[in-house]
Amino acid sequence: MTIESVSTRLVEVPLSNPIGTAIHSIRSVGCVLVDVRSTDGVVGQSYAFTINADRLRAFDEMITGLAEFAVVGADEHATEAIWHRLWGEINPTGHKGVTISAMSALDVACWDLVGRSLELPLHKLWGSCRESVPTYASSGLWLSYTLDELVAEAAAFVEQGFTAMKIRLGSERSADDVDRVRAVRSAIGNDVDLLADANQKFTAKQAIRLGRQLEAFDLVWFEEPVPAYDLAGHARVRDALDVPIASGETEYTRFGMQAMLDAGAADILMPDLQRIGGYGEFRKASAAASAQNTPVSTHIFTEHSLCLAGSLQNCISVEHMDWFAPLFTESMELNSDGELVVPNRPGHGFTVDEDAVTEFAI
Ligand code: SMN
Ligand code: MG
Repeated sequence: MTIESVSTRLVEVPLSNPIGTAIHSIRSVGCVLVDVRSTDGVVGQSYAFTINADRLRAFDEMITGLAEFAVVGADEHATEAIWHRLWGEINPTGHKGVTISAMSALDVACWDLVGRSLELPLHKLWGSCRESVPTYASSGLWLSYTLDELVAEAAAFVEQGFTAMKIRLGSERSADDVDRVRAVRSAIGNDVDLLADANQKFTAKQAIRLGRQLEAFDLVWFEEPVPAYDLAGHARVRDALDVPIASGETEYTRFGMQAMLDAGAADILMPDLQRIGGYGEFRKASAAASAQNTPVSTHIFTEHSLCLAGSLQNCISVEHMDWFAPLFTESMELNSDGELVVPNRPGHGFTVDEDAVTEFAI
């Protein structure tokens, strides 16, 4: 069978409340929904997203253009050949950014098509290693919240069954960051895991000083303490602190992850499915990390990352982000241990809800 067509639709899903991090101001998520259809009528799905739907059409244009170049007409199982044909084509638009996000969306949809055509969940196709995966609540504890809002949401996450959650750092006064972490830690007690994400806000010295002040609160990790491109700064922070450093969401492809590994930039790599280049690249980056005994954790894209977590031995967790849930017919399932169930449905296991497409259409 061959791939007959690739089509896209644009949607914008509002968030219930506007939120802020050290570098983002978010009201909605815009998505290019991608359908890859084979000649026998099977459809693989994916999406690329932008915050507030900013410049979403640039992503659509890149996806459509690359699809015409290497996806339409290809063998429906030829994910590796398609990826490398595209990789050989993209020199003019570069090996990072929109180009790679478009390749990611195409790769994920093509792999979903493979799983659906073989009627197998992708984690089984790749070789499964777990039925559920640790997760942490991440659609919250934003930097834009008041202390009271932080504490109320932390308690609500525990109530919902989460055993871990992530707070955002980057207050203008570092004493405020310490107060915020202290308030959440005392709200959730010592049996719930707490992670912290600085969204690249600090210099290495600032991050080290704050990291030392946060030592008393037993953080699972300190994420993106310095700008993503400052690998030497990451390594300095990592050397100076005992808390593990997590990073990688802003980096592209296995080559970017290898550069982070070579620089000793992080204890945990967290590839982002849209920036890494798709499932194939994610798996290669994880293999490179495993060769240095480095765990990986998936960044957002929760639904579509579960099949990776179900088949990568060194994947320690997935980030639970509920932003995209309204787009899918199936729901993510949190089990009684606070872990997310890896779905046993063909492909990645999530189907776009056509009513949602109508509701959120741009
Ligand atoms: C994040 C992800 C996506 C948008 C804003 C912030 C954050 C995270 O870095 O890791 O959740
Ligand atoms: Mg982050």
